[in-house]
Amino acid sequence: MAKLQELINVSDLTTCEATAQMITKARKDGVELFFDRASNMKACPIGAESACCKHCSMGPCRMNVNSPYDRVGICGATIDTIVARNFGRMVAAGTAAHTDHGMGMLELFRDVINGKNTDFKIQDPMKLLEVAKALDIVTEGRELKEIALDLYAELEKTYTQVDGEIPMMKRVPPKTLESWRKEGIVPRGAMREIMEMMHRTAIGVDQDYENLTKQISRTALADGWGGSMVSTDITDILFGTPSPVEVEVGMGVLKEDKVNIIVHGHEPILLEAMIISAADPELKKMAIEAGAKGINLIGMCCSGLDALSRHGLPHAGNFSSTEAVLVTGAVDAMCVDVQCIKQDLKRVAECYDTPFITTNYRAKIEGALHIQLDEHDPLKCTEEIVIKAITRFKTRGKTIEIPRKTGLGVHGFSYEYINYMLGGSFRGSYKPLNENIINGRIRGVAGVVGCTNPRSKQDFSHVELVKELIRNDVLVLQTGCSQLALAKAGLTGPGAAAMAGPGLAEVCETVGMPPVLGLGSCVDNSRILIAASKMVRTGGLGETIADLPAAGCAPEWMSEKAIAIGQYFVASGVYTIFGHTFPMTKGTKFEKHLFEELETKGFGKWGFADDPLEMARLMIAHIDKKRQALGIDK
Ligand code: XCC
Repeated sequence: MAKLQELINVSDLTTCEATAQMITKARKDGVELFFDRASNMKACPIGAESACCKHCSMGPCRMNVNSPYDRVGICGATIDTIVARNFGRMVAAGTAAHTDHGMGMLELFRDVINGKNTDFKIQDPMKLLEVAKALDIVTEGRELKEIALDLYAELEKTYTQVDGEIPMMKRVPPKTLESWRKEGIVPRGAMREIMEMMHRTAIGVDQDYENLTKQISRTALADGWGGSMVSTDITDILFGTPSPVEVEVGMGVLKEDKVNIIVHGHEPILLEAMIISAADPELKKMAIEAGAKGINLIGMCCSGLDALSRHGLPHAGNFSSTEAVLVTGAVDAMCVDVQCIKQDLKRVAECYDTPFITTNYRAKIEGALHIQLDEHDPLKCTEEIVIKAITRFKTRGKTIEIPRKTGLGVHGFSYEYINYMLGGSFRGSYKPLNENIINGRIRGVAGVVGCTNPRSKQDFSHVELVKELIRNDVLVLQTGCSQLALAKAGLTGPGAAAMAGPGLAEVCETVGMPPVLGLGSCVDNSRILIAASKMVRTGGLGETIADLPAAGCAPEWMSEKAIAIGQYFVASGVYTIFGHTFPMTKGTKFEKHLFEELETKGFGKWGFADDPLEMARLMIAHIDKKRQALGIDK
């Protein structure tokens, strides 16, 4: 192990007590974690500002971040072209991840309605009808299967269509859609947009940063209003639309006397299949015969958030804790599918004799055990994993240390439920929320989302930012690893209303809801888009999403997916702040374009701040600016 880690105080790495305890244990055990590598490997200063072009072999060309216009690349590419290209490719990669995930869910939906997959069935036919109606599919007097087949055919266009507009454009507020049409950024189909984005960012193609920005927005919109939205809707249809459920979050959900199985990744099918296998009477019996009190299934990261929202499944924590949880020694198996799976999980798992299993052919890890999950027979894979976990339980070492702390909170707030809870109908207009915003009890709405990052003290900015927002009467909607940070900190329960400002507290106490509403995984950011769309369509808060007193933030982001999400919120009209770092050369025209000019064209804009209180200040100032423009400022 490197020496520097001895110098880094654990309290500088994380505010998650359980993770801190496990970092300390890992150091004693001589096991390196990604926190240690982040401390020992400084970020490349040129790469951090995105001032390096490596799209051809004439380079790589490095620009001068202190004087970005003093040179150009060998082909003549300016700093604006270079940074825009790099940014565009991040958006393409993030969009590809979400849309590939969404397409997988859509294929599962097709197999379920065609009877090719009999392990799952449609759990929410009402949602199926709602989505079908929103897309102008005739529902009256027709069999559910017929409607479902039409819905499949329509939604497939989200990915494969080469011309026209993706189906979900029908759910965008008309004025917002009009502005996209004017700008030429309505997505045709995700595959086409990603392909064109990659083409236009190759050597010698699009060398106009403003023109590139249009394709960047079109690609990102194919994610938020396309791949991600289809994924959320289909997952709700197949596995149920979430409604509030009390859940424990934190490493304390591991049980010393049970077979602990962790599922980590993003696509719901692995965890849904695992839920069936963990409840299998034969396997439960096998676990008890092995001396365990039962099988304890636990989620992590986004697939965990999906199951937490729908089934109240316990959750062990966010991205920065996935290695640390293995250090407990109490994990009897960790199985993973796609996205945010650190390659080093395999080595850390080996250090604690935990079986580590990849299950998706798209995401193997060199040397790791792979048990392919066949979506036509998913239980074959998950049963094998349960058996491996039971076997490991029998031979567990004695050095188990499980941090006690968990946060008990309420999660599972779909956009349908938020409206219902505030006094509206389950699938109707957003009148009650709008009224509370207009009368000033709720000052505005903030989305606080995204990853954790070992270069940023884990959970700190998420928690401090949200505390400041609710203190100022801003209702907070959450997804992803951010939601887990707040859950661990105990801010997702109704008791958190005591920390809210008087107006928001009054609404929360009347309704019995927390001021921090967890909407689920990162693809579920599409729920925030639909909520925003419904607020606009309900009336009283302007005609476009850009008119709403709302703002977004990803304070500790790390993934390209986060950049794609940020860009689709900006293109949809939301002021979106990222923290910690931003892939941008300062003082460039492209920076001005993203951070200032887009707003003047009726979109949202990007913002950056490193300090959570500064993030909150910027978001609240923006919310107040929008309130003033709407004439509802009191
Ligand atoms: Fe990954 Fe989705 Fe980021 Fe968390 S928030 S680190 S992308 S798990 Ni999605």
